[in-house]
Amino acid sequence: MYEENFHLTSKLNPYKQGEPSLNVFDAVIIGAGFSGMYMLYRLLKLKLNVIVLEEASDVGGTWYWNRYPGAQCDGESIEYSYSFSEELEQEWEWTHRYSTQPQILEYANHVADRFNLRKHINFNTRVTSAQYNDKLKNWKIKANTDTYIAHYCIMATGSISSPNKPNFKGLDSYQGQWYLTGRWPKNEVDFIGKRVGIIGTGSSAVQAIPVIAQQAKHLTVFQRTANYSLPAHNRLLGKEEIKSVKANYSTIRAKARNNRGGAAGTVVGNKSALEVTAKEREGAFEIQWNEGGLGITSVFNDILADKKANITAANFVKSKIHQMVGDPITAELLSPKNIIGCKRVCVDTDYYITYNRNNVDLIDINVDPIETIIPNGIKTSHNIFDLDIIVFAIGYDALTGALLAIDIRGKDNKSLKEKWTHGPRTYLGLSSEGFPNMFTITGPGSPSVLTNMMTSIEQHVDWIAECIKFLNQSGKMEFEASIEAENKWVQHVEEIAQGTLRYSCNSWYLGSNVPGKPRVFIPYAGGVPTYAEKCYTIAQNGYQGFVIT
Ligand code: N01
Repeated sequence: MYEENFHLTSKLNPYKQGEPSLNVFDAVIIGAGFSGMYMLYRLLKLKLNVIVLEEASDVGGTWYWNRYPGAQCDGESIEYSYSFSEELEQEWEWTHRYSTQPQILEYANHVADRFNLRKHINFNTRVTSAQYNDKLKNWKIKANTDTYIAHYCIMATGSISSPNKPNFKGLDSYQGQWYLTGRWPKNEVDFIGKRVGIIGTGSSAVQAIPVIAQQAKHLTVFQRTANYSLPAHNRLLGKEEIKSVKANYSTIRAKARNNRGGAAGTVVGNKSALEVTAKEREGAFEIQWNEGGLGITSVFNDILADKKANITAANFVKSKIHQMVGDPITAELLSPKNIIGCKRVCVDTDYYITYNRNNVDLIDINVDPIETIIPNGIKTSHNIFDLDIIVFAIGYDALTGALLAIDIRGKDNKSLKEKWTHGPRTYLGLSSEGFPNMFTITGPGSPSVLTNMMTSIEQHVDWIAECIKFLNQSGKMEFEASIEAENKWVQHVEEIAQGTLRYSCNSWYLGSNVPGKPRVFIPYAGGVPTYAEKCYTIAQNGYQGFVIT
């Protein structure tokens, strides 16, 4: 259906005839994770001349870098997979309800090979700047290795891909080994017999802690904020189950696209948590707890909207923590103080019971703050911890970090970083005024991290591919968000977010985990169907809100 031939390259080539034009492309895609690979696939189908630039030495994006022990997806395998190819769906076999990082990386590699994508990807290529040329209507993209010219610059840089740097005093003096979960080395880290410290208790740490605890001589967890974590109850998928999924993929995908969170399996209850009896409520939570996964906040329709309803779910999880953790003081320390779902809820295997082990300690760094890292470990206000290995599981400069790490300059040399000083400004999370012919896949202001990423990635990539097809067919050279549409969208994103309870705590959704980052709710909380419908209608109406020249 997409097999058409549009070659812009000749119009864009700034070189004279006979001179080399190897680095001139119709489109440059930055990033070879799941969004970059699918974007490449779609643009190749349009017969465009495309290159993907990727910092890593292979495909996979976040799944390339996050090799920490226990790394696993908390979206179900069946749903956390591409839907664009029936053949791919039928031939690929997921083994577990939740896939581990090695399996997801294997899947990414399989996709790259199966669709012959690798030859269009330049690995070990870190993009440092992208500058729009107003006259030539193209982008000059500089990388550590080379410079590229492209009509379209597509940012497939990921939402949670720019890890926070461990800016701890004294780290330079540390003589042990230290690791960052978001940049884990390819070689296996040997924890056996080691004294290990881990800083952070978000999703990454919650997955890593039980695995490291089994190997290390001793594990000290440094906690700043307790998080809600729900059991994964991961299991093998049965043969019949896989058969049934394969026979019903199209129904599952349609359900996912019609689901607020972009996942077919997430069914939001139709009752308020407050309209049922306490016994009914506990029973419903119990069923979901035993089912596993993130569903607790969906059991009733107001858990994320009404504080009283939220407290019922929060108290249920806290009572579970107290049942699982033997020491009541540790259990209380592990019990979150904020509402459930305000920060991203974690999914784990054996997280809480790990604190019953004799070789695991939990330190509340609010009471005993980390003062400095010393050559042999960590010094807090009241203690010295001798450590052979320190693991930093301290999160990401989410949603904007990877974009702003590149010096992006649009019309009149305007800097994206400067434009976004008070928070990201986009229209639909797809485009920012002043930065023509640039698209952001799952960019700020789109549902992205509040949904199953695969659903949102495919929706964005399809929209962008159709838009490029339209622009090329109609001979248009420049496409950008209008300032009016962008301003309205930014306001709308903010209004929708304020209707949720997510404003009530500090989280990376609000950028509050990064010192100095403006406190703005970054993703669009209106849900996948509403959002996708808006994108579709806007396109149908001749790309309303965009300036096309
Ligand atoms: O990062 P986080 P993450 N001193 O920001 C603490 C996705 N993900 O990498 O909360 C001491 O959640 C920080 O404390 P606080 C998922 O969407 C998915 O774990 O800021 N502590 C927090 O405890 C997830 O939400 C999967 O007070 C410091 C922790 O470090 C997102 O990625 C797996 C600190 C950071 O937690 C990010 O998760 C993994 C400091 N200076 C991740 N700075 C799956 O799909 C930060 N902290 C399975």
